[in-house]
Amino acid sequence: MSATATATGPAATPNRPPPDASLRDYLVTNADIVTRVTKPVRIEDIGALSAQSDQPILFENIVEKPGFRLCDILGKTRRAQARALGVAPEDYLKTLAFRLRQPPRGFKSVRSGPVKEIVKTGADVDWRSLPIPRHKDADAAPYVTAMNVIRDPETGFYNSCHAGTYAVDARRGLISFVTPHSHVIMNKYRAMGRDKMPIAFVFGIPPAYEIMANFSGLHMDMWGELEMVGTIMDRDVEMVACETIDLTVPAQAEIVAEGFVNLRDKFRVGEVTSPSMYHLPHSEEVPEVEITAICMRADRPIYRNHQTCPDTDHQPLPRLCHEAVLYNRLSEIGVKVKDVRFPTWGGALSCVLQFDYPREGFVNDALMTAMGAPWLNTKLVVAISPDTDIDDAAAVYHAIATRVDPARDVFIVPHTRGSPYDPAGRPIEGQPPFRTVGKMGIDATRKARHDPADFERAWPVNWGKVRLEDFL
Ligand SMILES: [Mn+2]
Repeated sequence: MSATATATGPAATPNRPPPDASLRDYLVTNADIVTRVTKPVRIEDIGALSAQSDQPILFENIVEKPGFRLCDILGKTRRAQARALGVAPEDYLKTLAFRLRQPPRGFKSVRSGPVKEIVKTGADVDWRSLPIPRHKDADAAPYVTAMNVIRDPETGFYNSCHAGTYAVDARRGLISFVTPHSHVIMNKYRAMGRDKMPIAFVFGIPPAYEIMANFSGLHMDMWGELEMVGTIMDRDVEMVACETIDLTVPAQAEIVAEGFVNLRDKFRVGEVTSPSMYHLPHSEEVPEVEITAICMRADRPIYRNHQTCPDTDHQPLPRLCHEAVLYNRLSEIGVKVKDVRFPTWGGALSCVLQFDYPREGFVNDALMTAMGAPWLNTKLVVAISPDTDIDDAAAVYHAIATRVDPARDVFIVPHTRGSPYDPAGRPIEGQPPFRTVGKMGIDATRKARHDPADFERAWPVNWGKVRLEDFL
């Protein structure tokens, strides 16, 4: 480590405080990017309204649930993601990439916290009292998308993800774990002879928790996602004991639902909402969860919803750590990375790499690195140069149209692991929901083989300096 590197990271923006410890403080601090809806809104309209916003949105007046607020879209744009880490947007990716390479900060144990202001157990528990929306017409029940916490019984580490859960009854849910680690951990409990596993659903925490909760990669013998939240936030994370299960949870959360996952039986649910924005898979067999307690703040607790369709937090949030991991791997090759993006408009199946490179040969290695990633989200990988606007789908398309010779700048790899959410993937017979699919790499960068002047774009005089709105 160099003399100047710290746990905060050499890339962190100077003189910025770490992000707030609680979601409600975070929403106040970042009020300039939060859309507050104070008019009455019916719960069935919340999904369609949330999905029209690119920035954080807070509903303060829910017709059917007057005691609650609801927020969504906390992490869709780079601007919001940067706020989650407390850095400038241009420093966001390299800061997350650096902090993910640091050791876990762990937890600070506290005896109580705001989430304990109201505690309900036994027959008082009904999680349908929370403002849980249905996400699409085909949902048979309200759909919970909160961060959940489970503990690895072998290592004690806290693994987190966002397993979508249908709230089918007062104290019953049907939970779809899509991440492999949850299944590894459930099997450890089964191997110990246990027939149920403690789980906590955590609603309303600062968005850095959710960025980290969606980490996917090697870590299970080193730390759990939750032990790393303090590392990427550069502040302590306070944890408080649960009421009915042997777990601790973030003391600053808005709402926590405690319970157990039934490790014996499976139940059928239909029409999953995939991040590719289809109803895939059409059905799955999932475990049930029994809710045993609800703890929450007393003053209008904020329910966190992640509307799952169309393009919402559902596409970027689970891939933000992928971007940081790819930033590290591409940097190792020796390219100068400006950004890595799983754009919401790519249906969680496509990745855009933005970098400069010293000479020929680097781009295909960079593309192969991304295409060979552990996750099933890199079917279509496009490399662009720093002068293409990565936030603009039309600009990326323009680069593909004008900077690609299809005969030499595109390559296809057949028969790789496909996403269960990719309707173009070929289902593997007898092994649902698994599929195979090919992958495509596209080099849409400025070509090292040509005169660099050929790739200079033509722009109007004073482009980007004068704005039409100032003349209206
Ligand atoms: Mn994990």
